[in-house]
Amino acid sequence: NMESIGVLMACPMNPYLEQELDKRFTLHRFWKVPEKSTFLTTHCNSIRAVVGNASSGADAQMIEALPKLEIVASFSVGLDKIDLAKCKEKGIRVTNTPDVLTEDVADLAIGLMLAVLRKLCESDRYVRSGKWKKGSYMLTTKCFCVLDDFDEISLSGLLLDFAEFVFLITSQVIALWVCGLLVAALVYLVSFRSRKQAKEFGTVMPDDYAVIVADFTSFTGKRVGIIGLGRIGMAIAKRAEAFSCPISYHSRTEKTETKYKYYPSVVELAANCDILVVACSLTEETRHIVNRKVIDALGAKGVLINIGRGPHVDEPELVSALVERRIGGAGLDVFEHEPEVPEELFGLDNVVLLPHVGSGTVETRKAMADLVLGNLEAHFMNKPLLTPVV
Ligand code: 8YV
Repeated sequence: NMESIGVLMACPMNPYLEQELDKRFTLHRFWKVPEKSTFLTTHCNSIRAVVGNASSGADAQMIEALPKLEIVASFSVGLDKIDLAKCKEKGIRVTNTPDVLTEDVADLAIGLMLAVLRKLCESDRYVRSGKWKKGSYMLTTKCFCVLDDFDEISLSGLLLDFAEFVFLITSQVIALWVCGLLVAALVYLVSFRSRKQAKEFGTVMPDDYAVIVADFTSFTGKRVGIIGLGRIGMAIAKRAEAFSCPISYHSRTEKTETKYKYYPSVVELAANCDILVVACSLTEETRHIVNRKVIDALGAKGVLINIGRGPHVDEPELVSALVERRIGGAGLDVFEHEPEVPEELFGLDNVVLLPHVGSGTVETRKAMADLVLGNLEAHFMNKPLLTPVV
């Protein structure tokens, strides 16, 4: 019977997990506690497990405050919010949720690449804004076909068109000569009006429409560079390969089991790819692994995708590079101080901003929750942990 075991949930993460923890243990919701330190002193002798995630885990202070803590089970694959050294030192077990989220996170990375290069979100905003309708598709396409030669339209050109039209009508139906003339005049009048209209729209529509379509870029065949060729990095590579993208990567050591090109330096990797993806774990070594030098190497046409952690990127440097168009674009699922997102990015059409949803599907979140529950139960039943880290 595990009902008396105190489990501290660091922050809200998943309703199903919360409900199941509540059923099996004595669950404490830390985010609902007004006086955190008083709470820890009161319950320090009953709390034997902490459940954390990507935004809140167990730091040294919390670990020190809980002398009966035996296990930290994270509802995430990333462990950067847990003081692993402290856990090791105190003999506290640590588990995470690898594998079950790999495919979803890799899918999202590809989604971000397509969204940035093909401007999916910008296009969606364009349709919702009503601008597309205002221009009407017919007129818009017409604008593009007609406008160029519209400038060259001369009176003689118009007369020539007219004569051609009249000749056609008269040669075929002489008996309807008068009628034909009338029809010709009418057709001409209407077409002239629509050309005039097209020109009027031309001053508004192509401006807008041009923003939307002018720099749509292909994804197929782009060179993809991946920082961190772990489970998620490999899953991204596999997907990008299906889009005929040449793959290269950077990691601490070269992986002999892959044929992908290895770069021992991130700057070199960035200089030799079109899309740079951050897919490594966050450690002291990888903090700000994407710095100004890397951004400059990626260049004005390069795109940065971050599905790792915000602090992997020097965010102020990225923001200024995007604003100054020294980098082509960015697809970001994570931010340095999330949920704070630099507002300078809000007005840019070359960025796609997501609220940390890489693993955020019904299926994966359920599987992650079941792993957390499975690890806790295994631990308290003295069975081997399902996904141990420490
Ligand atoms: C989650 C994550 O978004 O696994 C990770 O490292 O960042 C994510 O799966 C997060 O832990 C949800 O609470």
